[in-house]
Amino acid sequence: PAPRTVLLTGAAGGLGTLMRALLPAYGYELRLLDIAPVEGEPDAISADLGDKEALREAVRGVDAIIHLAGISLEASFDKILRANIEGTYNLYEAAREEGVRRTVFASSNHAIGYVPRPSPGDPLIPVEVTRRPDTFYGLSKSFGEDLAQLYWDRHGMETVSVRIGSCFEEPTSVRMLSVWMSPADAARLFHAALTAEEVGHTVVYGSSDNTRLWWDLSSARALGYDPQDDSEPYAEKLIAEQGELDPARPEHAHIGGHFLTDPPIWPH
Ligand code: NAI
Ligand code: 15L
Repeated sequence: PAPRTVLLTGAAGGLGTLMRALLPAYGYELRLLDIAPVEGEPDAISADLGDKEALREAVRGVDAIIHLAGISLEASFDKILRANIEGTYNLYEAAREEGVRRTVFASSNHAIGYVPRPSPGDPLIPVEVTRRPDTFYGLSKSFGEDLAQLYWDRHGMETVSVRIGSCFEEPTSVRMLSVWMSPADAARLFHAALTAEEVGHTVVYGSSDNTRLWWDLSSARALGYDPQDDSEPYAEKLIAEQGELDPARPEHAHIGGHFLTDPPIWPH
């Protein structure tokens, strides 16, 4: 049967807030969790991904999990380790103990951030590309994908790992013309990931059907995802303001964009 009750971790965040607004229309009953208060949601579970008992209680009785909680940008290795690596492990352990069979994991394009972006006419990047994280953050998403694979192989727990591009109301950079996922398409993709049959561990890219797409959406489409949006209407204005991407600049020449060149936060 299609999942109905879904635990949404990271419900207070940007994407969590968008999904709280859009997913109920698909018939889901959302149980919300975040370490931060979820505005207007007094019943949300306030818990840290480090709190194993709280996680066990939070996943009890849900049909599926959408796991968005964690640090969503580069941070020190210690912080990433606790929130994203141990936190995701803790959540999967809770799900295993409580028999939750399907998770949608918010991976990121930064798991493949050092992969060169294709030029127009080049083949699109397949999901099988060797991962090349651009940050400790990206490394934690690469870990999450491997963890998901392990829990499928060992325990038969299914995951769709979504390598999300940039999910915001509108694209705000020339790079985002290629990697943008509209909130409405994100809801479509999460719904497909929750309802597709026999996904095992499936990796998909998370974006709209952008004219300037860099990656191959076929594994997402195979789940039933049918994106309806394209960033192209924003192209003229953004390119006039910011110029075309310059392949001589590493942050323009690779998937991960400015994550490659932002001042590093080394593990001290
Ligand atoms: P966000 O930073 O706005 O939200 C993350 C939420 O997780 C926050 O509300 C935060 O309080 C919560 N959180 C952090 N540490 C926690 C912990 N230890 N225990 C419980 N909750 C904790 O990030 P956003 O943009 O909403 O992204 C959601 C997820 O999607 C993240 O995992 C991010 O890495 C991933 N993602 C998002 C993209 C985007 O375009 N928004 C792109 C690629 C990946
Ligand atoms: C991410 O993984 C971040 O969570 C999000 O805030 C954006 O920066 C996005 O990638 C991006 O690459 O634009």
